[in-house]
Order: sequence, then C-alpha cells, then structure tokens
Amino acid sequence: MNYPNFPKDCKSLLCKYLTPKIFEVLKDKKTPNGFTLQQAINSGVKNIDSGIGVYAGDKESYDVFAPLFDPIIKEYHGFDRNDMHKSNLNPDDLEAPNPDPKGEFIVSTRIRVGRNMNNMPLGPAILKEQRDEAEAKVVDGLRTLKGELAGDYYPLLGMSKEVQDELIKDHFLFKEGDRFLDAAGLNRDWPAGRGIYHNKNKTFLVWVNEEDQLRIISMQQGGDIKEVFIRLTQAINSIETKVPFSYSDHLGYITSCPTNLGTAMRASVHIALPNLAKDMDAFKAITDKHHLQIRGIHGEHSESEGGIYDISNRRRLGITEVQAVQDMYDGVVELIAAEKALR
Ligand code: ADP
Ligand code: CIR
Repeated sequence: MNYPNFPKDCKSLLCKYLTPKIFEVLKDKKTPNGFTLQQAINSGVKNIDSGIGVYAGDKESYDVFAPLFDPIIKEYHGFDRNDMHKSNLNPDDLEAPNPDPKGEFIVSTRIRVGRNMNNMPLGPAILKEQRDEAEAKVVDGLRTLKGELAGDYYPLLGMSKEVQDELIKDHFLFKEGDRFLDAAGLNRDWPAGRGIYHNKNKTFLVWVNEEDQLRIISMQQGGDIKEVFIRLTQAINSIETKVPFSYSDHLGYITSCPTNLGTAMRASVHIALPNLAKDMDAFKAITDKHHLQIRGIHGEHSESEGGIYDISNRRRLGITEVQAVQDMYDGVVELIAAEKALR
C-alpha cells in the first residue's frame, strides 16, 4: 500500500494527521481481528470531502492506530491520550426546562447514543455471522422491554421500499447507501442483519447494525428536552442489563467513528431559525460558543429546508451525557433569543 494521493485542498482530519511519517509507522499494522490501516482510512481516501475520514474496526484499532486516531480525537473532542472519560446519565442533574413552551421554534427533539457489544468487532470489521448474532442478541434484549419502551422489531430484510422510504422521510430510519459508511465497509451484506425496533408512538427507537450495532434513540415533537433525556436513560439502563456494551475508562463507549466516542450521544433539535440563518456568521458564532454542530433537516451531509436546522452537541468525549445535553440546551436558548430579536 502506498501513501494516498490526497488533493491539495483536502480538509479532512485524515489528510491533516496522516503524514507520510505516520503512514510509514502504521502501514503494515493490523489489529487482532485483522483490521488494517487501509481499511481504517478508506472512507476518507475515497471521500475527499470527509470531515474526519477514519473508522475503527474494533476497540483495539484505537490503540494499534493511536498515532493517527489520537490527534484526530484531540482535535475533535479536545481530549488527550491520558484523559479519562466519565459518564453521568442521571436526569436529575440536567437543568433543562422547555426553552420553547409555546412551540414557536423547536419542531422536535431527538437524543441518541451509539453502543456496540463487548467482545465483538465493530461494523467495519464484523463478519456476517457475527453481525447476525449481534442482531439476534440485541433483539432478544429489546423484546423484554416493558411499558412505554415495549415495541416491535422490523428487519430491513423483507421491508417494502414504501415503508422504508416513509420511515426515512419521517426521520425515524437510517438512510441506505451512505457513501462514507460504504467505503468504511459498513454496508457489507446489506440489508441482512439490519433493522429498526420502535414503540407504538415512535418516541423510542433502536437502529440495529447501522454505523454502530445499536443506536438507541428517544425523540418527540416539541422542545421538552428533559422528557426525551429521561426516556433515553431509562432505555439505556434497561438494555444494558441484557446486552453488555463495549466500554473503556479512557474512551468511554466504543464506537466505529471517533467522533462518537465517550458518551456516543447526539442531542439535537430541529429548530426554525429563518432570520438568524440570513447571517450565517452570527449563527455560527453562537453554535461555536456552545460547541454545537449545524446539520440539515435530513441528517448529516443534508441541507436545511424552510429555515429549519438540526442543532446538536459536537463534543461527546471527556464530558458527561448530562453536559452534552446541557451544551445543546444552553446553545438553543441563545439561538432562540437571537431569532426573537430579529423578528
Ligand atoms: P445520527 O443522529 O444518528 O448521527 P443523522 O444525522 O443521519 O444521524 O440523523 C438521523 C435521522 O434523525 C435523520 O433523519 C435526521 O433528520 C433525524 N433527526 C435528527 N435530529 C432530529 C430531531 N431533533 N428531530 C427529528 N428528527 C431528527
Ligand atoms: C466524515 O468524515 O465526514 C464522515 N465519516 C462522518 C464523520 C462523523 N460526523 C461528524 O463530524 N460528527
């Protein structure tokens, strides 16, 4: 394998940190699962517009390829090789009264976490039989959930195109054919082993074997962020008793993309900010101050529609879950005040 041919204007963290020197050190390294540097960087090599460009094939990837992953983790999360991660999923510690009680700005709120099973390779390196086994174990665990969390599992295999498209359009299901995930090896054997579990009202959902083995999701209309967080933490706690999650004291919950490590949490609102959006510099000044990311209305790499944006916490590692939601909450309060001032 030769050093990749990156274009001059390549902006990804892969281009920034995979120097020829680091490449020489890592190029023949493999994890115990046989995951190589070439596999770890393929997404960013094939997709030159990547923001990050790397994926891990297993927990060990973060050690074996540390000279590449560490600086990426440092730049994205501000987290050092010797730092320790701490989790706090206690909703009592979250100060988040509804910032939009009249429902003028916030369309909906969603909080998700990524999880992977202990002693199992991550999606980019997983074998078909292992993926199928993960699906079976996760679904077994989900079937024991009670009350508001009780629901059904809908495998992608056999789902009609109409149902799949409708679930995607309504923001409940992951997209198909994402080119970043594809180049990372995450779409192998599609659609086998993938599916979605949800309760009747679709306020609690679990994606199975997408980018991570589990994406546990709580969502609802409006801006009651705390209610969404409470439902999520109850679900995580129940699932954790059935499915052992991959965790490290250093990196927190282990995920295939280094941006998701730690809390693996993305807390977002879909929020109408049509006036503020006319001045993207002012908009970004607020989101940067609160460590927030702006996405479009159909998720990552999509555009806004009708002045509605997806606003979420950017940091996930080295802060607690409560702090991740607090970042989003505090930023949203300031965004609403700025939008109001422009009306
Ligand atoms: P993830 O959040 O899992 O990293 P995406 O950015 O691709 O992945 O978003 C997944 C889906 O969740 C998309 O359909 C997106 O529009 C939807 N979504 C995200 N935040 C919200 C929200 N606050 N309300 C409704 N849908 C949302
Ligand atoms: C990229 O590098 O753009 C994709 N692999 C997605 C990275 C994860 N998203 C993010 O920035 N939070």
